[in-house]
Amino acid sequence: MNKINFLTAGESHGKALIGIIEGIPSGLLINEEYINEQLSRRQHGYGRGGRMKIERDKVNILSGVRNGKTIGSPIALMIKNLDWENWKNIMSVEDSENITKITLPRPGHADLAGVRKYDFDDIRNVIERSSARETTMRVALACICRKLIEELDIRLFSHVTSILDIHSKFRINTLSCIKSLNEKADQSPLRCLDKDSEIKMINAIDKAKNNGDSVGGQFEVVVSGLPYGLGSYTHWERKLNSQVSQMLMSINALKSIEFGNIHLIRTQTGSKVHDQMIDSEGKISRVTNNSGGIEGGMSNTQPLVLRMTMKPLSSLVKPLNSVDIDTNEVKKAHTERSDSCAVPAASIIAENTIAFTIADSILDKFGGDSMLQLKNHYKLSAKF
Ligand code: EPS
Repeated sequence: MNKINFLTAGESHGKALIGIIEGIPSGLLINEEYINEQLSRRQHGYGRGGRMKIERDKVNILSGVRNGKTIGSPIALMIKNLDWENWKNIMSVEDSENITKITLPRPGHADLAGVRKYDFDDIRNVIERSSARETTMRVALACICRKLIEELDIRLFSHVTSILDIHSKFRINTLSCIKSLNEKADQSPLRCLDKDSEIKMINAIDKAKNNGDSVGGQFEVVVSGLPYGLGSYTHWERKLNSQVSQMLMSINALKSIEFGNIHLIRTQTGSKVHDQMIDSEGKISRVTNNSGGIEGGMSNTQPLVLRMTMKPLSSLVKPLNSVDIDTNEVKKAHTERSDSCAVPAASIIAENTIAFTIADSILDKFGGDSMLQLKNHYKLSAKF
């Protein structure tokens, strides 16, 4: 059963994004600046389009926090869409006139299945909510969980590992300092830690953009400092990898998730894949981390390492063929302002969003209505 639940609401060009999260213990120190820092990271990255020049995402905490600390009640957040000013008529809550309907679905987007699902005659209704703008609020809510797990010394990191078929040569190892790697990645336009590959990636993005095209890629997320036994080996729905997958695969445009050193896992025999154990001063440790920190659906104290693939964005400046939902005429798909590459932003979104699952598993295993109780339980029974 989930301890933490959340809900987001809001259309991409509506007045604001709204989010509510419940299940956070009392006594967690949190403020708007902490959340705004992650919101700002999410807005950056090479390949972003015109929208990010308009938005300056800032959160407003509306409930559940008093004098800098959570009080155990649902926490409500709001982030204004600055672009709303330019969309007041199209996005008006009241009936409004002179609105041109969008009838040419974009291949790859939610447009066609969305209009069929809800009996719409205007694809705008689908575009607005299927937009990755929604991830702004998800990151804001996730930050509260991030703060919770940071208080238990659990750290999050992400970096971009490929764009198209250009791969970063950077490899994380068990001794890497997560905090300094994140700072380094944030200083790079693509959040890539291999400078030579990054230059090639940037050129590839420029080339696609100049052709009215888009690119996807892959990124890695790392969670360090986990204790033994988050998740389950006895219940399918509580396995840590299945919970993480459900949470992260809900992020827009993501097509795959893989745990650990997938190339090795796919191509080598068991004796070369599994992480051998050694005794290091009375503690069991591992020589490698090919499993990506999860064995039998549970955390095993090694860093949790996962990779995700993002598809090339489906709003294309040079559109593909489509069929008009009104007239059945074959025409070019609707064009909509968009980003040419959002892989760096997706890495930040996943890095934060995984905090929902980790915080939830921590509360499930250790419990507590207040941070004091949780920390006491953790100190007493977390095994490393
Ligand atoms: C998006 C399209 C673009 C992106 C947007 C996601 O927005 P617009 O249609 O206003 O140009 O910039 O991402 C965000 C607004 C954001 O905050 O990440 C889409 O269609 O998914």
